[in-house]
Amino acid sequence: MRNDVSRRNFLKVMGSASALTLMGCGIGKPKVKKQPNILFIMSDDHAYQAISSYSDKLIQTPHIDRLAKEGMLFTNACVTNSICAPSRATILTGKHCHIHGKINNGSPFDDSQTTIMQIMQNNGYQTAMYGKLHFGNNPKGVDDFMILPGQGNYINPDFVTKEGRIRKEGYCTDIITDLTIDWLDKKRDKDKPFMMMYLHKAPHRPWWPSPEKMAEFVEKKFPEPKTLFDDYKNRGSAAKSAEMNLLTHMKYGWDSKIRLEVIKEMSPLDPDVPDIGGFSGAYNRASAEQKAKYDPIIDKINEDFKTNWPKMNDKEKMQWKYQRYMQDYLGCISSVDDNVGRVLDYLDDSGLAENTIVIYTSDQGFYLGEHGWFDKRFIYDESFKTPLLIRWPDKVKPGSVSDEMVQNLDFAQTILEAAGIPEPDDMQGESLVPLLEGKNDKWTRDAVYYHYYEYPAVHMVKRHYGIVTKEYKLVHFYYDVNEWELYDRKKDTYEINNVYDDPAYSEIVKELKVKLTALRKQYGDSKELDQMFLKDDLKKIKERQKKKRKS
Ligand code: SGN
Ligand code: CA
Repeated sequence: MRNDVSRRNFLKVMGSASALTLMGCGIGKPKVKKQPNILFIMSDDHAYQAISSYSDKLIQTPHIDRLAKEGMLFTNACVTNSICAPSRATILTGKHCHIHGKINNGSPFDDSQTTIMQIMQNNGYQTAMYGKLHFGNNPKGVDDFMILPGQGNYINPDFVTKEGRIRKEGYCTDIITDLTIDWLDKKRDKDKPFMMMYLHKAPHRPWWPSPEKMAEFVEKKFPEPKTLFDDYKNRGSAAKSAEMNLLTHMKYGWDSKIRLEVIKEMSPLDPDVPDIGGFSGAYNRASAEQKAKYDPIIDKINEDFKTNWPKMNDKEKMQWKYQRYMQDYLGCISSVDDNVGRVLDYLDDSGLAENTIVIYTSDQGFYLGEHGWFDKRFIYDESFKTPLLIRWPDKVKPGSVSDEMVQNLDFAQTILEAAGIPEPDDMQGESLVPLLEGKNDKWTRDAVYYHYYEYPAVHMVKRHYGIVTKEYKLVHFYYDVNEWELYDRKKDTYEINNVYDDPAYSEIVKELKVKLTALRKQYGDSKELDQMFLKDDLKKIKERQKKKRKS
């Protein structure tokens, strides 16, 4: 934890009300320093590889990039557990999953837990949450909310609101933005500072771009990642047994947008990937007018598939699926970027930009063909790391970059410190304010802790926990295996060489194991908790199977 106890105590003594008033230089009235507004923007499954300030190989994101140009870009930001609802619960509570209890997407969030929104609201902030939450219950501590039920839909999405459920016509990313701007402009109490959580569903699976973006991106071709044809050699069983390979697990209809009748006509397809219902679940939400915009593009994709798929070898099939995946995924990102631009323009035009901290992040990273994968969950970089860009005018030096090991665990305390509100003692992160202010010597953390639980489940990524430093990553896969992996992050940036058994690394392994045990203890995680969560999950899985058999 941060050593800067005196600073923390100072803030606690100040309390929220008095933090509003920072004394001037003794002449005249005290100078009033307004608490900053917080605009927290989060997309769902947005890989940092798909933001041009991280890498411009795949896409240009000029609007999100503005935040890097005018603020700070974090190159080693990561999550504590690479999956949606657990990550959101960590962001809201400032605690690891084994403490807040939301270890997987399955059961509802325990809303007796205190969230950052409740604290902000209790301290005079106007609070709102628009977009995807994925908690199984409504948010607490918000003056207003419009959230997607569960995963939500791209086309004509439903929203759960204080007044009940409503449907909005149009494309999800545009609608969430319209609602957000409308709240900022018309609905909030302008005498109070605000904290808005503006939460996109995009670019989550099934990656449906707007018709305009689909038409634009279907014409593009993208460079392949170096590890697209990974054979998972030199690693343990977890990478081999995961079910998220583009060739063998990505679905023809749901993912690649092949119509059910085409799938049937060409059946049996090789490889055989069961895909009942094709993409119809998403597509059938569209009105006749909307379908008419999508149809010519989807017809073209289907024609190409019918003509060329049967002639392709496995390598070409993988490449075809990769291109289709990137066209849709990046089409979704492009809409997110345009819409972030609209919100940033609104902040500029309304004069709010100056006193608003803007944070852009994702609930985790995502594989864009690296290791042959889509999805996330693993501690390996592309899903473990998450984009993080923070703009705070007059505080953060424009264009600055931090490579410190920061986590989504830190967001709540960062926001509280920036707002001058005392942090509860039981939050487990560190405020990023010293890093944002360029006071790097105040930052003492050199390692982070990670724990993933959702197994057995969709994509079959085994349970694992680990420690990550700038140099190394030590991982323990458990439950139905007992396997360790070590990666040298500097020498093996693609993480394709497990050096756990290499004698040259035996001292490193020893040191990291000691550190990992200490971290588990510090954060209150233990073997007993692992077993407890496992037992509980297995019970729930059995109950679900029983219910399924009955129905
Ligand atoms: C759905 C997706 C999965 C994804 C999980 C969790 N399948 O089950 O691919 O891993 O959500 O995503 S889908 O066929 O329904 O699209 S998360 O972001 O909510 O954690
Ligand atoms: Ca997600």
